[in-house]
Amino acid sequence: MKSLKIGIFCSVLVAFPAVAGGGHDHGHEKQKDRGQASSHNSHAKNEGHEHGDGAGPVGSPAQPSSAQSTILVSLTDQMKINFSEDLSSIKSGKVIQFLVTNEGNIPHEFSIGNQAEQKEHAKMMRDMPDMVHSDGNTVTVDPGATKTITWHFEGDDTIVFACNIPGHYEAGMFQNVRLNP
Ligand SMILES: [Cu+2]
Repeated sequence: MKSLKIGIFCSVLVAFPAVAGGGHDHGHEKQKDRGQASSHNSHAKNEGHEHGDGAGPVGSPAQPSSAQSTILVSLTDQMKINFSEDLSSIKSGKVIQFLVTNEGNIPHEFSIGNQAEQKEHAKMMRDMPDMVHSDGNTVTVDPGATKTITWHFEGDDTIVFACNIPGHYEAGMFQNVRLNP
């Protein structure tokens, strides 16, 4: 488990300089470039820590066997995330298994986080559109496929369920719900 996290962390670190080198906003002048590169690196470090193991302000990934209830989720090309249950049933301390089916014809993802995490995630997706998620708070689901994510909700932040395929969140592919004690 530990080495898995480090693996993800390293791949994030390795991916960043490549983006910085080839990126559009970078390389105009050396000084500026260096500043951006170092801020990217410290960013990547945070990412590896919070994002890599999936633990964050609204909880952490859990074993499927520890789930107390199951919610069916469908993702559609109309940029909707539909849930089989009323999301107000989500309380801090609950472990919920999400069975996520992509009912559309294009890939979608299902990601669990708070507002800040989803913003970061969306930015990374814009920088690295082909990034495939293996971290515990996001599943990328191919058309017709179903994937499972089990989450232990903790905290009192607002949960943001989102698809961060570029353009999808902006088109309304998210759902906010207050995490209640
Ligand atoms: Cu989507």
